[in-house]
Amino acid sequence: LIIFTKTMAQSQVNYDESKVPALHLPSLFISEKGEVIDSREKWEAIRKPEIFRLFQTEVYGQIPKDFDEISFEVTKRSNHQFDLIANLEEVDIKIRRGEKTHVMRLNVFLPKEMEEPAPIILLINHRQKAEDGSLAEEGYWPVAELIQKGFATASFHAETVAPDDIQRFSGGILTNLYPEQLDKKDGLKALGAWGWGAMRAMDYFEQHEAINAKKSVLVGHSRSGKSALWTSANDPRWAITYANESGCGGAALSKRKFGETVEIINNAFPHWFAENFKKYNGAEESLPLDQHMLPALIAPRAVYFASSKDDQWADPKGEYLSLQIGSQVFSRIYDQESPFKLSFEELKGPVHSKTLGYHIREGEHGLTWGDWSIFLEFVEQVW
Ligand code: GTR
Repeated sequence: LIIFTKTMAQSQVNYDESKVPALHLPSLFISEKGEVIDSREKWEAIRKPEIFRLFQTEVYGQIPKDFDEISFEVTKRSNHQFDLIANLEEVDIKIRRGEKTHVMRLNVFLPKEMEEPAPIILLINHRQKAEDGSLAEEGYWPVAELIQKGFATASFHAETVAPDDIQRFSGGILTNLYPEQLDKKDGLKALGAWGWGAMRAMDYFEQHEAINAKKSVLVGHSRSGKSALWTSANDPRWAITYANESGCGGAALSKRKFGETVEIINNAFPHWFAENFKKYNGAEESLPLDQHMLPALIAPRAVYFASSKDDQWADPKGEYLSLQIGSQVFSRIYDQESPFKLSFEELKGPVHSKTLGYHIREGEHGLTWGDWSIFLEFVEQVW
């Protein structure tokens, strides 16, 4: 059955720019009642909450914020692969809500040598299992390089919050803490659950004396990049958000229907988005929002997108366009410079301003050391 669905879906994939529908994007600056949004006050009081509710109801579902107690059990480990330069903390974060509890595992590397609390980079990890330093796969999570540059860096595996599997995804925090979310059309799903996990990691960073949680970076690649963007729209504590090749339901504009579409993603991963999102299968034109509104919700905090040229499935042009258009909130509402003067076709290399950045590199889908090193140049000039 899965093979059948995938074959059907693949046959509908469009990679031809001339077949992309004319873009009619909902306005960032006109409220649902037709009011013109031309000031920070109106954006924050009217339009931003409207757009947030649309994403919550129609796309990702709620991220419940309530629980009764959180505690951290820390095991400090030596004899790990970065022992010479970093201390490893394996943290069991225990959350209680009423009678129910859930434990998630977070791995934190801290530089051995530091003069002041270190800035922190968190990677939402859906690839390597979170056991020890071995989840630091080449390139994908370059622990040694990050430590050498003076960052603390942490990661948790998606599985520790909500397994990335249609049969098992509710086995994490959904059943353990928030079972009432399971029946809602706008209830918590996997992308939101991973975001909840990132928030609990932030709770740990905030009380850690060796970490400067004000200098925080949230990173996600692909499905985790979708999750990172929704997380930062929910949680203003993240200073910088980096979505690498996050594609459909992440950085890319859905209404372009280029590469992966809403229908394809909902069929392949029915446990990622809210039930309501399925209404838009094959009907992207009726979406009351698009993904350019997601970086706009994160403004004025820094946002960075990256694409790769062979990853047409994720629609690199749609990723650039959404940031370019979303950056209007940074420039018009928050008076920040937008670095996106060039069209996608005119780009010659990475572009960034103090709070917005984008790069596209040669090669295939993946988070590589090349991506990190360009992104880190951006980070270093944000603060
Ligand atoms: C693909 C999916 C993409 C992206 C990717 C990944 O199969 O279609 O949306 O999330 O997985 O996470 O690597």
